[in-house]
Amino acid sequence: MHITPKRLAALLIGGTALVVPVLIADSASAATAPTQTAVFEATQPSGGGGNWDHHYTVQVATDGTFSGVNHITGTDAGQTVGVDETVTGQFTDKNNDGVTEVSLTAVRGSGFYTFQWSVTDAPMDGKVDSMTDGTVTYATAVDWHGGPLPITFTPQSGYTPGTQKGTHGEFVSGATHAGVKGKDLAAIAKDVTLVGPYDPAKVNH
Ligand SMILES: [Ca+2]
Repeated sequence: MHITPKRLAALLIGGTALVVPVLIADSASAATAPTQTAVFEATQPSGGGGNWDHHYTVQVATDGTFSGVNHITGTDAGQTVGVDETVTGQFTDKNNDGVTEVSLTAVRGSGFYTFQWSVTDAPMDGKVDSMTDGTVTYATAVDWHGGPLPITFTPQSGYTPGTQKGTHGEFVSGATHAGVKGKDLAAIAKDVTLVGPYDPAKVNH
């Protein structure tokens, strides 16, 4: 794709504008479901030399589903470029090997090379800015005819699977059964981040 820097800048501004409504929607839904903020990275080799480095920040729900943003930096035709995307996906470990896999779809408002790409069950065992560490997964991209799209993902941090399977009600009920009363119980009831089985260590005093 031939593109001038000026044209690219215009496309990226357009892409950024498209991101805003999605972020507003996310913050609204976050009020109704407990989420954790997770970050992770991915690496793609660039046809223009070096790697394209992906930087993800996502809000993860109790079941591992997430939505958020990805900012890519890399080299294209000798210049450093930035690409912004909105992403939705899920962290899973369906094969129970202790390595989290990620499935995600990224929407690229700028249309730079593609408007949308995705991966399914990509192991998160790579390292930042490296194509030689971790499992290589191949992405698919809409209207892309430039050959295979290898990508590696780093482990995510910030989301702990299993810790939020329960509800806030479960935590409060558990505290009651454990004999917590009065203002201590009221403080727990007010803190909706406390979910799942009652655990005194999670309560801030
Ligand atoms: Ca796994």
